[in-house]
Amino acid sequence: MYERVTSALGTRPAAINHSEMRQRQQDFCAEMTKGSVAIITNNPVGIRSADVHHRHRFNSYLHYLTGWHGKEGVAVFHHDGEWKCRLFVRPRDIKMETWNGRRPGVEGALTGWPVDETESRDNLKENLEELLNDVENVYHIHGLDSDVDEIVELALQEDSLNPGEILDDMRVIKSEAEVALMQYSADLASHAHVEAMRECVLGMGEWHMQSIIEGCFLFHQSQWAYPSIVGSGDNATILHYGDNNDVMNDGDLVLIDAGCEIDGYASDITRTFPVNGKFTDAQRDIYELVLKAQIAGIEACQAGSPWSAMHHATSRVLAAGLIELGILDCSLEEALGEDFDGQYREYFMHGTGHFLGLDVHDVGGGRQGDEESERILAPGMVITIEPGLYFGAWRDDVEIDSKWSGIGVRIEDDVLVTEDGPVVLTAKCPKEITEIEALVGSN
Ligand SMILES: [Mn+2]
Repeated sequence: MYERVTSALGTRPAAINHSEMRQRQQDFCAEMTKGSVAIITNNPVGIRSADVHHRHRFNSYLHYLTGWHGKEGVAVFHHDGEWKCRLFVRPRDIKMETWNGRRPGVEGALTGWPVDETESRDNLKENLEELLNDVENVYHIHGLDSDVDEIVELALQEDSLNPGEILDDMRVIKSEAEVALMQYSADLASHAHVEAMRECVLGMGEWHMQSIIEGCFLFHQSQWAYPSIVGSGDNATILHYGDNNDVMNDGDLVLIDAGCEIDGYASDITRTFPVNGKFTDAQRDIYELVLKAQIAGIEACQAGSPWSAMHHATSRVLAAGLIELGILDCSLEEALGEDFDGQYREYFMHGTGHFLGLDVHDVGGGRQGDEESERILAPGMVITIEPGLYFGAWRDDVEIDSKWSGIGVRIEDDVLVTEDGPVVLTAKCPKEITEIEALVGSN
């Protein structure tokens, strides 16, 4: 199976180059007053069990501005005649490196990363105290690095500002190089989903699907961007199911929501297919409706439209379809509700999508339907379109006809907004019923 993936993928694009990161730093600093200091911290290392840690994932803001991918690491932007980026890193330490891995150290960080100055993290406190003395504004995200939080709290009378106020507007528009990485991420995830469909046979466990998908990611030096969801039967109706420990049975649909990361850039795909390779009539009715809504949602991803346009588009199709199938017995107005909060929400209870980038639920969206904060779509933005319908047999809060009971369907693609309309980055992952029925179990 790995040969098939390898040949289909082509060359992996290069990581974002230093000149692009330098431009990001300049654009960021241009939005701050000269008396400001911005402290961009890394994500903490989480404990998994006793002295075993979770695999560390860099902070997206830090990676966006400096490309830093190691543990710890703090970038500080300060104005000293001109804007400077000072990166604090762990110093070389042969003993520690022998146990835990090599470090670039203070000198290695200066030559290897696009920063102006480097400094040992051991000197963080005195450096920051000096920089924060008589400062106008401090930009800092609280809660990631307790050492930095403590220093900032002691030095400041007022609350610090959120650097996301500047950086989110930048991150929401993807450059050509970022789109290339996201396209590769989408290609790899697409092929992982195709492999899972091909290998699927009755009696397999959800975890087998997970291992095929995540095996493809690992094989290509990637990893999941978020924990993979593989839910068969009623598990498909649980939005954030993640146990992945049931056997997949004849007559079940299986919903797989899985994506990977390339240089930090996420893909996010959901596909739903029958474990035995053939949709039942009821499954087909629901699947076709969700697919129709999803295509309408993608079509609504037009530059100049508010972000909520795609949610309204999918909602209208789903509400009308639920009435047509006899699942809702009311007018379209009632089904939709005044604020898209009507009866159809019993079966479609989540949003239609989210921005996608260095974070799977990426920054920059604002609140849908809120004129003040809502994002207007522009070329270079990447969003997911992922309507779904869920008829959990286990639910007792709503009446569900046995015909639909146990059906959960979500279809999710990643969409790039361009001047010429939406481009589906995950187009290599099949979603038409005929394509899926031909693929499932075909290996
Ligand atoms: Mn998603």
